[in-house]
Amino acid sequence: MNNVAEIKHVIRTTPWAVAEIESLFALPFNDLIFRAQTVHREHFDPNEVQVSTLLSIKTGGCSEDCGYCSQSAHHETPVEREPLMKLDEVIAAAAKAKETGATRFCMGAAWRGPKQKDLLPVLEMVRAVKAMGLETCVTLGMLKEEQAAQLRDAGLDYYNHNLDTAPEFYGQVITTHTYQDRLDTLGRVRKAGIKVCSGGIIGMGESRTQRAALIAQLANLDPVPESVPINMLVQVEGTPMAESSQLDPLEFVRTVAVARITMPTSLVRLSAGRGEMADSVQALCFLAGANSIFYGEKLLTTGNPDTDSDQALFNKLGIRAMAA
Ligand code: SAM
Ligand code: DTB
Ligand code: SF4
Repeated sequence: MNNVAEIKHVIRTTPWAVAEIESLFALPFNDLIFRAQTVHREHFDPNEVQVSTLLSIKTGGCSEDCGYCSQSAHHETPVEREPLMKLDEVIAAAAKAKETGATRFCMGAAWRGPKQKDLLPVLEMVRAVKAMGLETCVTLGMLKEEQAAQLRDAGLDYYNHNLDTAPEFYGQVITTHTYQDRLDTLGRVRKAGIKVCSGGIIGMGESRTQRAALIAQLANLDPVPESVPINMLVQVEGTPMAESSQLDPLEFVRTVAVARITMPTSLVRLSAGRGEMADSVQALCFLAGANSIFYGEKLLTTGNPDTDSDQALFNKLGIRAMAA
């Protein structure tokens, strides 16, 4: 008998094979969720969820052609371009995020990578947000080694840079930079001593094997990312991905479970797409080991559940916000 209750999970040192991850995906749903919840309880309080708030500090007009993105200059989307925000506006948004209960503040810019003249004001933002007692995260695109060191010196805790999808599917999503470019940036972030936040998007028309291949890439990073955002594609009008067929939400839950099993000590974030997700699906994601969310009415350019409904959901599920 396959007694899932007796499976002991040790932190493994051998790389994950894509086929092995596919076999996790193929487990009966109940067995998969049970395994994920078991791993989860070995490393985390199952009733705690980390709460991050996002702010788009520079919006739209991006040179890159990411097929899902509302901010790419290659697609005609409803997003209006906005220049880099002023420091006082960022501080005000961070103060509001802290007041409503976020412990991490993540600032995103629609850049291929920061130019030095743009990085300097961002360093100020990082210093100011850090001084408010919030964990800091930025996502600015590709980084040079020196820029990663500057961000570290400003007090940056996390750098978000997603692998987004499997190497085999990547060319159908993005052509203006490569998978290796993304891996190189993650390497520079790591080398600078900044914690890595890296995940991907599910529901872009990729196959299950490709979902498994994305998870393998993330889980085989050494060290593994501390934070792993799993985004459900938000279909934005005018983007090439807007026409993708809707993914079964249970397949998304399976992806979260597989991320939890393969990355037992990471925060797995139920990221974009919660606005379109029933409470029951979100509850299944928490059961599958998701233990972080984006909190606040907006992601970068698209909507997120309002804070009242998230508080109601936490109350309904008996979930508490994790301390920083
Ligand atoms: N320009 C930087 C970069 O690409 O790294 C930072 C901002 S970019 C918007 C951050 C991440 O948001 C992307 O890598 C992608 O995973 C996620 N994202 C963007 N648009 C999305 C969408 N429509 N649905 C789900 N996730 C999305
Ligand atoms: C991540 O993985 N998801 C966030 C954050 N990192 C920067 C972004 C989600 C963006 C969703 C689409 C939008 O609002 O533009
Ligand atoms: Fe630019 Fe980032 Fe959007 Fe790609 S995901 S188009 S790099 S903002």
